[in-house]
Amino acid sequence: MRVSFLVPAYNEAATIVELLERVTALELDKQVVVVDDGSTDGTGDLVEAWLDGRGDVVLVRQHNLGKGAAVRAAIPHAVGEIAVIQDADLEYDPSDVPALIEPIERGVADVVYGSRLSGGRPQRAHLFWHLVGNKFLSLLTNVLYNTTLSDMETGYKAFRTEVLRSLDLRHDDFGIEAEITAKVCKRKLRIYELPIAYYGRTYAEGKKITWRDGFKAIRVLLGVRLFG
Ligand SMILES: Nc1nc2c(ncn2[C@@H]2O[C@H](COP(=O)(O)OP(=O)(O)OP(=O)(O)O)[C@@H](O)[C@H]2O)c(=O)[nH]1
Ligand SMILES: [Mg+2]
Repeated sequence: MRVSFLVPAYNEAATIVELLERVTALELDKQVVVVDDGSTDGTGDLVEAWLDGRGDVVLVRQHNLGKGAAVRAAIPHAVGEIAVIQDADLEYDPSDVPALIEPIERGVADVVYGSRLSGGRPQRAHLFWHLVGNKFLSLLTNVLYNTTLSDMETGYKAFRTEVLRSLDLRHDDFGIEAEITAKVCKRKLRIYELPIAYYGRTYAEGKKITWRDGFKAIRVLLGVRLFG
């Protein structure tokens, strides 16, 4: 099955080319869709120079709206039967993707989450309050939707592409993670998870998510559960 990598990128000049090299080196039938979300550090130009002549890479450029908007802008360009959201910052390792998509290829899953919190793969041991926040948001998801997810906020989410298209996503910012999780759970799609590595970065290294995004996620999880 063909895999479309959807790459939201905002000011990731330090990592974007290596990320693209690693993705294209994978022995998978694939397509890459990069959305440059209004970067001011030359990320879009680096991608444009790198993709020169490559037919299997699409670059979309838009003004800065947030990760959710970037993911949503990528979806119409996906031609693979499977779509994987791939952050541009090397926190998530593309070599985990063949395992991640296996339950979809096997025909048992509609959606697969790569979990940073189920153990067994390298994890940077830092940012305690992020860990607490992620565990709390996953617990809230499980209580609201009767699921057993360990990491609903993970950036590594793989989908049958038609399922991703049908979610009718609305959020522009990091609220997209909770929106995806809530809608997938509410529709009782077949969701699997498996461990992935996480090479976390610090704020000094470019991390951007904050506690405000955690509160937003709570509102989105509750909102979809109560009002659809
Ligand atoms: N922060 C941010 N990221 C964006 C935006 N648009 C696209 N992205 C991309 O979304 C992905 C996730 O953003 P990160 O800043 O890495 O988020 P993070 O703080 O590391 O959070 P996690 O990786 O989800 O733990 C990256 O590939 C970004 O380049 C935007 O407007 N803001
Ligand atoms: Mg990141």
